[in-house]
Order: sequence, then C-alpha cells, then structure tokens
Amino acid sequence: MQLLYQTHSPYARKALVFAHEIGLADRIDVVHHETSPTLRNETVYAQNPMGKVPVLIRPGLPALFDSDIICAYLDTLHDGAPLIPIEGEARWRALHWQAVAQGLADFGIKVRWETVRRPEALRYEALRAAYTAKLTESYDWLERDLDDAEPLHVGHIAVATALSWLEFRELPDFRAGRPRLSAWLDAFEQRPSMRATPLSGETHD
Ligand SMILES: N[C@@H](CCC(=O)N[C@@H](CS)C(=O)NCC(=O)O)C(=O)O
Repeated sequence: MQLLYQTHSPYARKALVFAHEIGLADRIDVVHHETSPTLRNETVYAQNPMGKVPVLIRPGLPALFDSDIICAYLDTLHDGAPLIPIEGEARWRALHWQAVAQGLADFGIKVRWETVRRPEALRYEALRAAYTAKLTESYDWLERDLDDAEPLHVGHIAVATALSWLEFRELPDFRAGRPRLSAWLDAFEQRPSMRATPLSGETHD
C-alpha cells in the first residue's frame, strides 16, 4: 500500500502512527506530497476529490481518505485488539476523542490562515480569536475528560498527533493550566510510533 503523506500534516501522521501501533507500518510505502488549497497537487487530486492528504492507495482497490477512514480500514487488517473499540461506551469515547482531534487540527489550520498564511491585508482578527477560543475550549475538555487508565485507542493517537502539531506550529498553548494533558502528551511522544514519525517542513501556499 502507498500512503500519500505530508511530513507536517497532523492528519497524515495520525494515519501513520496508527499503522505503527498495529504493526503494519512496514506494509506502507510513505510518499510525501505538498498540499494547499492555493497550490493544487494533481497527484493528490487524482486520488481524492478534496485534494487533501492523507490518502491510502490500495493495490486493485479504490483509494481511501480521509484519516478517519484510513484508520478504520487499517484496523481491519490486524489480529490485535482493535484500536477503534467495536462496542460499548469505549467506542463512543474513542470516536469522541477522534472528533475533538479533528477540530484541534482544523481550528489550528484556520488560526494559521488568519495569522501567517493569508496575505496580511486579508487577515480577519475576529476569526482568529474565535478559532483560538474553540482551541482553548477543546483543550479544557480534554484536560477534564482524560482517563489515564484507558487502553490505547484511535482517539489517543488523533489527539496526540494534533497536539504535537499545534506545538510544532507554535499555535495557542495547551500546556499552561492543563498539567494532566501536558504530562499525558509528553509520555505519548515517547512511544516508538511517535518517535518514528517526526514532524518537519514548511507549508507551501
Ligand atoms: N479531515 C481530513 C483533513 C485532511 C487535511 O486537511 N489535510 C491537509 C494537510 S494537513 C491538506 O491536504 N490540505 C490541502 C487542502 O486543504 O487543499 C483528514 O482527517 O484526513
């Protein structure tokens, strides 16, 4: 399988960390692609009409996107405990965390548009402030909801890769006043799956 990837994408890293965690990373050929709504990547568009990474290319089968679907598919390819619990409250907790992680990365990207990516004259301060508030509310929710004893699930991978990226891009801080979330991420960053997938590179718009 081939993974259309980006070394500075929280979503792409989530899919790859997931593959490492279930022991499938060596079956995946990782190919870096630059993507931006203002810089069309034809290879990516050929596989995903939204022009976004990650995309998982499967021999003889349709390509899969987005990161949520890729993780769900990969979870069917191994014999270990599923990282997306099949039933019960464990399932909804994992999917909830995954949804909040999508928000973290989405809002972080929006904050970057309103701070560094958009030409200065087009930046809108009220939007920057609103997306920052969504980030801080989400950080607080995670700090309250964190359960240190919970077995690893997709939501942990999604939140860890999102927070790691927010810090990499120097987006609004989640550590101050949130000691549990901060310590949890520090421990998570030591996992071999995270150490094997460092973030690097600049966005090209
Ligand atoms: N919800 C998608 C988001 C994917 C996404 O936004 N990827 C970014 C890279 S960080 C991208 O390719 N952006 C290009 C664009 O928006 O045109 C997922 O979970 O995979």
